[in-house]
Amino acid sequence: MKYSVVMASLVLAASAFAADRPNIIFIYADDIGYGDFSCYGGEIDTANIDTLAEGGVRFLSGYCTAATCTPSRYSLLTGEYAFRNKSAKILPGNAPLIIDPARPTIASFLRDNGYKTALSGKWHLGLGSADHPLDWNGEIAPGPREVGFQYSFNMAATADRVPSVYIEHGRIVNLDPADPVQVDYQRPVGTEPTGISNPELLRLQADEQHSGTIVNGISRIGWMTGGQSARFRDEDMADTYLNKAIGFIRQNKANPFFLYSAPNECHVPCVLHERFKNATSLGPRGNAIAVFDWCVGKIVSTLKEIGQYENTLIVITSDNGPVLFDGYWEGAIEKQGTHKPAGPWRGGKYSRWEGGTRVPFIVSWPGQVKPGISDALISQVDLFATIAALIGKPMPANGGQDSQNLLPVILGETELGREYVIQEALTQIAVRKGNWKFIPPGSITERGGIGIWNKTEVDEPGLLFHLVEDPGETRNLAALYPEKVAEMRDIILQVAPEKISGQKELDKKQLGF
Ligand code: NG6
Ligand code: CA
Repeated sequence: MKYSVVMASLVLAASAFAADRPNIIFIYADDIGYGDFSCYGGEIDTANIDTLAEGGVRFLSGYCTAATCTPSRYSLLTGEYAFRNKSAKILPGNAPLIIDPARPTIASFLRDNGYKTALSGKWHLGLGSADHPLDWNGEIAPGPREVGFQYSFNMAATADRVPSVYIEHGRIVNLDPADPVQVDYQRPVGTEPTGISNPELLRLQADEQHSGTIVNGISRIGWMTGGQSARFRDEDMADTYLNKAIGFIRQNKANPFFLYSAPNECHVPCVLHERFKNATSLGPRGNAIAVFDWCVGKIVSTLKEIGQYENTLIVITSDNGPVLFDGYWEGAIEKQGTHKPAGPWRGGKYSRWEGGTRVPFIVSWPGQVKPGISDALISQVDLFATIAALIGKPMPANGGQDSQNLLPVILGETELGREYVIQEALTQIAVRKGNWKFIPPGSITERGGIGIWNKTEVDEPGLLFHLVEDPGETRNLAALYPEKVAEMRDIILQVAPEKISGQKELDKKQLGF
């Protein structure tokens, strides 16, 4: 074979390889709602995200699986509906790992198929196990590494929960062995000030639930003592996670990688770096969304710099809908103005209304996806099977059973997405099929104003809405369309029969009370 032919086939092989095995980055927002990015009509300038959306596919019917973090993250990583796992509810910071390490995740699957894998950011899926109880001062395992992340830099749960430290490769970062960390969610540990004992030390007023140990002038859920040298400064969190993510990207420019970037923004407390103090007019929550966009921009510019932008599939989405008061007096309600965090949808975080689970969902892969806006139904639970199809590998037999391959959908080739999508909130579920939405009996809980929880009781036969005619879910058509109700009930009976009667009372434990 002539040299030029050999070269040409090598070049072809290389490009085919790249198209088959692009780098994959999930940038998973926390509590950012459907209407928060400017490309979804929001009043916060998210130019970096908008640019990706313009060159990619922007979904109008993209869903997380649940209206709170832990179950959504569980489904994203495992391809399994979270209500199948009884432990998949909002976890305290010292909860055991809820993903069985024997269960494949998108991370272990990609690792086993030659990808380098990393997590940088929020975890909130538990650490330790019955066999290997959590040891904050030793090796923290099992955790992200045991379910597929070769590199991990994360907090245990949320920024509003102790321990307020970073964990890298299963060890607390900057921990002084002479000052061991202790964590408790039942009772105070140590003698440090709490939000209750020393409110004068607080930079942010907090509700009772968030009045545990004070770290960095902010009282948290739960109590901790020790680990002074390891404690994070909230203001540096976005930069810290971003730098770890960028470091990982740079290290892996020569091989395919999977990065699960899980920033804190815009979960409470929205205590951001001083340089973002006046980023928006919407106060700390708006500024946090600006920070999130800035981080997206940095990831993109890094990819461009190392020549990997075209070879990287990026998914930007969020773990649940928005909330304007979640324990700290941050001014989000007062400063909201005309901005609509959930866009046209009703409700938000915690709720079965659309705003709880319909979230921004953007896929970018320059030159590979057909740019456009898609109304295909897609759920984050589908990313596992979709990515398996993308890299041309079969799904593992022992996992991801709720995940559907929607590769042509994320490539913008078709709007034929899922037939229906299941929406979970606080262990209850709803279903959307076509333009119809059905909420079976039970209750719908959502955060109202400061200190207010709105609760709507749903009686037989449930609530039926037409989302095009009535995006605000205000006109219950169940009595008018009994056949539609029966069809939607049947879906629930097939997927989760125990959910058809709902739960009359909200399980307060779900909210950490
Ligand atoms: C709730 C907390 C809330 C937030 C949430 C988890 C109370 C009253 N509320 O229990 O502040 O931390 O848990 O958010 O404690 S999530 O995005 O990680 O699901
Ligand atoms: Ca969340």
